[in-house]
Amino acid sequence: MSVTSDPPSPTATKASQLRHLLERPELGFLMEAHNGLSAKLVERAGFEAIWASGLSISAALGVRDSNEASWTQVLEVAEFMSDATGIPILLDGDTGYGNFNAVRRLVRKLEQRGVAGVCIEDKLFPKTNSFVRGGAQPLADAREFAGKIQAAKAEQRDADFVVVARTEALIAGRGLAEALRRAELYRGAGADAVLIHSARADADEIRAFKAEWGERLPVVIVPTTYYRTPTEVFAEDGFAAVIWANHLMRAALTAMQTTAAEIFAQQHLRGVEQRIAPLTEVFALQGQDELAEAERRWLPRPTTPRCAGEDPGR
Ligand code: SPV
Ligand code: MG
Repeated sequence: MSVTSDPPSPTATKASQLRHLLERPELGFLMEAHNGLSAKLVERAGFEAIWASGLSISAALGVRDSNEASWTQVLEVAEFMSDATGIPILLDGDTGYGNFNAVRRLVRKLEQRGVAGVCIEDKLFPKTNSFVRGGAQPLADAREFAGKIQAAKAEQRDADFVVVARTEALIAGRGLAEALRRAELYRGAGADAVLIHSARADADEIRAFKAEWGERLPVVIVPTTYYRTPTEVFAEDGFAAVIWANHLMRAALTAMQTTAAEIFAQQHLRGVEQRIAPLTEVFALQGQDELAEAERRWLPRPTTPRCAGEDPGR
């Protein structure tokens, strides 16, 4: 692993920025987004990178996190997010939506759309969210999954494009030894980082994994259920990055529920108007000023008014 603390140059590609975040010694943070608007808010909050969460994207589309949205529908969302922002996106690529061949095509399309990296997990297609049915989650054959990692790495055109191998061994109740065995296999296949997932309320098993794993590859974690663990612990243990995986989607859900219920009950907007974003903020986020400026430059200026009675067709 190449370690550098130098910040990436301002002109660095999104892929090289994501690679730097994972490989530098300091802990990095990826914040979930699920559409263009939330991606912009992640960037404006100051985050260096975006987690394009499969759970949040599918929830926002009104479907389950079970590959009910097709991979091209997810790709389209990722493209809106990428176009809307200047920071790198790590796409939650689930199981890769098929075999090694599907993964190759996914990598090709993600690079074309400016997505900086993909994370794929060693479960079976169609996947189930890791917090649903926990221990009953079937795992992919580890060698077959390693082949997907190899195929992804062989396919990428940009050497900085990041492939994160996620093992669900702990989620599936297969224990630390199996998690380490799988991670090592995926490292051998060329993964740039390992994501070790856990559904426990404490960080013991992911910390035990990191202690055994050492510095072989950067390790990414998702502290959704062990949110009580202080972040300094993850930094001291030498984890590479933390993913806050679904919190904007959940925050939006609560805000929308409350607002919808209040407007429904009151049949009036007085109660909510003062506490929701003004339209001026929406227009600012959409870059309305830029369009007005472009119109001044590119649209023909209105000519002097024609004389009354003149035939407008002539
Ligand atoms: C996601 O955000 O979709 C993830 C993380 O994959 S988790 O929901 O914890 O599986
Ligand atoms: Mg997911």
